[in-house]
Amino acid sequence: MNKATIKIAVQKSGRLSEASLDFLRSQGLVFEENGRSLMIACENKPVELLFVRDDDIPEYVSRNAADFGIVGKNVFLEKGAPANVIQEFDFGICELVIAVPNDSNIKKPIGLEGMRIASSYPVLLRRYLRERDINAAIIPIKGAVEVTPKLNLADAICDITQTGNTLLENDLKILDTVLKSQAILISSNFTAFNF
Ligand code: PRT
Ligand code: ZN
Repeated sequence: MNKATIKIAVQKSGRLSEASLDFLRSQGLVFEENGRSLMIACENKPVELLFVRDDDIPEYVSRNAADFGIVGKNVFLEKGAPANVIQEFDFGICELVIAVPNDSNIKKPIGLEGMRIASSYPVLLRRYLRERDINAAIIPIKGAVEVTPKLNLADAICDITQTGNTLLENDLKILDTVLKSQAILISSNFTAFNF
């Protein structure tokens, strides 16, 4: 593989995929994405696009397997992989929030003391709790976190919301915001040495 080729990791299939590719095209890159290939070469520049899971993008970039990546700030901060944030985009906008059932006795963040909180973001949640001196059990759940209070698996959740419809549908209301997030462009710490 040509050493001078720049590799950019984007989400293969998900909420960030289309806008990420639109951004790269707006920067003059010409490529034909087919939805299958894990790697494609741009037609007009020495650039290769890697199509991967969003969760893996910080790892690819921090380990220099990709020079750049487009990923949610939420995922980047949760993974904690070392990389540089170059740009914040106006897509992928969402919030990581703590939510409780509408009829919950938990009225303020301090009310989370001793409670169980289900989340796919244990690192960010742990930091939030530590900063507020709150002791709570974190229940790690990968998906459909919003359903856990109904199943009595958790007293609260910490999850991403955008429109708020999923919270509404599951009789949940926001207690606090942990992080405001959007898609970001990250670069490898090694990138500067490559060119
Ligand atoms: O397959 P892969 O691992 O790559 O994708 P994924 O399923 O893990 O991620 P994906 O495509 O769902 O989201 C990618 C990124 O988009 C996230 O990491 C966020 O940065 C951003 N994003 C923006 C969102 C949302 N909006 C969002 N609404 N990520 C998830 N959601 C979920 C939310 O958790 C809720 O369950 O969508 C559901 C609906 O949200 P409401 O509030 O609009 O009802
Ligand atoms: Zn993912």
